[in-house]
Amino acid sequence: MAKGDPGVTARGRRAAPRSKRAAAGRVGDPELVQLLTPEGDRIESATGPDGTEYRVDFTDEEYRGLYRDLVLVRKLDAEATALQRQGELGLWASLLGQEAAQVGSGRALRTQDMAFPTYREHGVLYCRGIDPIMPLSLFRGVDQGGWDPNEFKFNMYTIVIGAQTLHATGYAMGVTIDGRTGSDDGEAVIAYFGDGATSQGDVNEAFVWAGVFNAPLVFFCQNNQYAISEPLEKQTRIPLYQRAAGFGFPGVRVDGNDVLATYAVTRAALDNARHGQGPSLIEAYTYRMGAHTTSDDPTRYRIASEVEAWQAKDPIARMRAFLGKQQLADDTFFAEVDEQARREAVDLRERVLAMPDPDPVSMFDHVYPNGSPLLDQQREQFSRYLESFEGSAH
Ligand SMILES: Cc1ncc(C[n+]2csc(CCOP(=O)(O)OP(=O)(O)O)c2C)c(N)n1
Ligand SMILES: [Mg+2]
Repeated sequence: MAKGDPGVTARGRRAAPRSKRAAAGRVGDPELVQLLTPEGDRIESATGPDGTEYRVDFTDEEYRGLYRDLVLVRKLDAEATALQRQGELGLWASLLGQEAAQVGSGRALRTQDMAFPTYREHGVLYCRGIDPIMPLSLFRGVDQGGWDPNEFKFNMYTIVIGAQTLHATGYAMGVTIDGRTGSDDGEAVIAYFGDGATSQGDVNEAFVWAGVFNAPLVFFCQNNQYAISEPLEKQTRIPLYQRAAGFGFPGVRVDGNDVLATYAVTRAALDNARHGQGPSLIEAYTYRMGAHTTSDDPTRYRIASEVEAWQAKDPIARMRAFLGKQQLADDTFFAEVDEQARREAVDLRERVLAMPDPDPVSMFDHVYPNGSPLLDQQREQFSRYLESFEGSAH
């Protein structure tokens, strides 16, 4: 650009001012809120597209706590992937690379807030205080997801892409109707979904309803750049967070590999929602470093150099670099966290292997809250069928 005229490019054509370019931004433009650089340097505050200023004010202990969460969540996830590889789970959807997006948003939730996950939110589940064994029993096929959504304020995993955004919208509208918004103690709702899900009708309908009814809902999109093998470019021509404008609520893109910025942005959006200021969309810009699930082979559709470029932005490495540079943690601390993660992973493995096989008839138990005559008939039929194997080698 010509000196003294920042609006003129080297080719002499007038470029749009930076803010305009951001508004028209390309799909991959990293116009994001960031408080911690990939090198582990702190940025004091960052401004969102609507002028909101984001900052965090953690104690040293809290910074270390976030690091511990990130490491534990990654280790447990790796253990689950290994268990699937050894035939102990039917399937696993790894969160590798998305730890900061999940821990940052998960820790931003207040106790009374309700979360609606996809099938990949193991890090949020961990932050909600749910035993990490829970999703493993689901993917081992011994139960249908055994936690109580009301006890932990964390709904069931949802495989149907985008469906949970409608459930979350209905729930959030109910929160308003029940008069549970409008104060610091108000309840906010968060709906998780992926970049691919933004192409679903369900998600767009949820945007419409949440917007029109001013629902206390944060739409939290983890843009991990792929919907299985489909890259982001196949889903949208504009950055996803800008979609919010068309539905009449704010949108912001945050560095999803930055646990501090993700926390700050999510906490602000949740607090706005609980105070009755309606929905918003957060696009957590991140990367799925592993396969879509254990049934997927990402080398078929993406190149190694892309993965390497994102490894340089690793969410855990930058937090570790920050703690080291600020002298908030030393080698003893890092070793202790690694050791805790190792122990928890061993414990998880042992408990998975010890899970009893369910009584086959129990699959009829939770179909309806009060049963049904047809179901009773089917249960009886199935029991007789099972009894026919009695004494056989089956
Ligand atoms: C309604 C529906 N259509 C298709 C599928 C198959 N499917 C499973 S995961 C997935 C991709 C989802 O991508 P994205 O929303 O980006 O989430 P990510 O898996 O990357 O976290 C698809 C198409 C499904 N589960 N549900
Ligand atoms: Mg995706």
